[in-house]
Amino acid sequence: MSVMEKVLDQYSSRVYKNRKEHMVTVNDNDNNNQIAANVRTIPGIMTHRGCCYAGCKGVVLGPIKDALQIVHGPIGCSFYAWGTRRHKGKKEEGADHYLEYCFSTDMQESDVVFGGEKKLKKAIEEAMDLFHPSTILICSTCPVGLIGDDIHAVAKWAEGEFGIKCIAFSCEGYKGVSQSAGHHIANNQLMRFVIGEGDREIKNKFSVNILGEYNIGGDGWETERILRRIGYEIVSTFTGDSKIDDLKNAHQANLSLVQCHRSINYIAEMLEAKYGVQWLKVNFIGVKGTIKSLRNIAKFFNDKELIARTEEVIADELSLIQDDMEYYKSKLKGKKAALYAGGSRSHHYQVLLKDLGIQTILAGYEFAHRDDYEGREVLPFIKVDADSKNIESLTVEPDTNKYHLYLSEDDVNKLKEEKFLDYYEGLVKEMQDGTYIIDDLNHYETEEFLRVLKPDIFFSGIKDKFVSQKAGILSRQIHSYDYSGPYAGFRGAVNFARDVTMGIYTPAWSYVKAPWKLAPVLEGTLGGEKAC
Ligand code: CFN
Ligand code: HCA
Repeated sequence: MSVMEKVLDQYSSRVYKNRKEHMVTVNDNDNNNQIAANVRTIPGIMTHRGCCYAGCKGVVLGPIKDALQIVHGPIGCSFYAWGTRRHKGKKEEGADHYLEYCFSTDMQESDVVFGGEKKLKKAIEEAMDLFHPSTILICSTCPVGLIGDDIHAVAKWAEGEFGIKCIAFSCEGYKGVSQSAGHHIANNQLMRFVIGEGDREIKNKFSVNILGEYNIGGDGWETERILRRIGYEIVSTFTGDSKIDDLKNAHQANLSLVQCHRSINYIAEMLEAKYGVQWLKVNFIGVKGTIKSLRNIAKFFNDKELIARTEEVIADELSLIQDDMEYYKSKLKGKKAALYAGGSRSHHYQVLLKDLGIQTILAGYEFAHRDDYEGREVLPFIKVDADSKNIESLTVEPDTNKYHLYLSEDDVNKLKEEKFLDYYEGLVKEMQDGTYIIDDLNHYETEEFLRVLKPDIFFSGIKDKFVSQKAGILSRQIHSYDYSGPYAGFRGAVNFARDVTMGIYTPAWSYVKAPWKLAPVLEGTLGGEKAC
């Protein structure tokens, strides 16, 4: 029996059938590497996913540093998300800064029974009194949607009453099947009420937005450092270390660079459709990924001096990290990793692991969509040649069936040769034959796969970190980077290699004995059906 069959075998037949569709042994399966994704987790299964509120408030809005963000709901949703994502931001002179705060209406039973709008208004009045913010964002959690509080009406009231910007986000946790729905809600409101309001004059013709970069552990700062060194002007970053005023000017940039496609593709597309700002998928995780992204950006602008400057910076940055990278590679080559994150990092970090000679033997996403696994082809920066006789359409989003651009076959082949399409090939193409891809990997499956596959390291989040460590397998948090970072760009690659080397070479893991190995465990079956 294969590892996968063994894991599935513990399930009841209904669960077996469902979970089997979320698992692929690369190039050795009946379903042609197709995987079920972005669907509801079976109730009762211990998923590692987050909720819609997490995707909206925690992920997309959270890093905006000068907006006072009030969570309308019981206190737990705010408290347990307070500071854990490690999206960093610097306080700027003369600007509001609320990143360290946690604002909530602390909804109680009586508010659920009699309505919570009054309490929300009171919270806004208090916030105005104490902090005088120019922007307030209101995010609702589950009970608010259930009792029907109209947070949008309250936002309108606040704008009239105080002359501020106030935007409401109906991102109740139960909406959708994961964080992904929350990304969409946040993107829509930012597009509706923020982007396009600025009139900053941008003189630099190499001006860019960085979309889907949340500055976890300082990643965005490293990316911005490299881009600025080459000569780019960064108009806005969505949303790491960002200010509302920068976001308002996003439409003034000449190009959007998309780091995390999963969480922000909606804004990238809307910016293109409404303002003609084209976008380019990039990946600043990994040395090879960074170099390739920089070259692609320079190619987009197609400027001789910019291309030369890009090569100069790449050569210099490489010379500064080469010795360190060689040393860490000698320590890490041949190690094996399991990699499980939200919606895009599992793909991105494979590039960095490959740089270090580490093989990924199991990978998956909590909430990615099918195209993140199976790939998509997007070349948004190529202009449509309307007169061409030989126009071929290129599908972009398998799950929306949208067409982005039309190219002649020759052009497509040429671009494929130039490897422009690499970042769009999805997780499956990056994995070696016989390795495993699992969607919405749950607690039980994590334990089982780790036990059998015995990777040297498991990259995941806080919920699964200790499952791994208790079993004597090193874990690094690939969401928050534990207390470290940045991991992006050239310098980040060295930080990452150092942390992984330190972890793998510590003798601590050999002393850990899993609790279930110290005490006898009674196993059995119930009513003829296997218990699970
Ligand atoms: S920073 Fe991003 S990179 S935004 Fe997204 S899909 Fe989450 S919070 Mo955790 S680490 Fe993770 Fe990605 Fe994009 Fe982070 S892999 S789960 S919703 N994510
Ligand atoms: C979220 C945020 C999260 C959680 C990480 C984790 C993050 O999904 O709500 O489980 O460790 O990166 O902070 O993904």
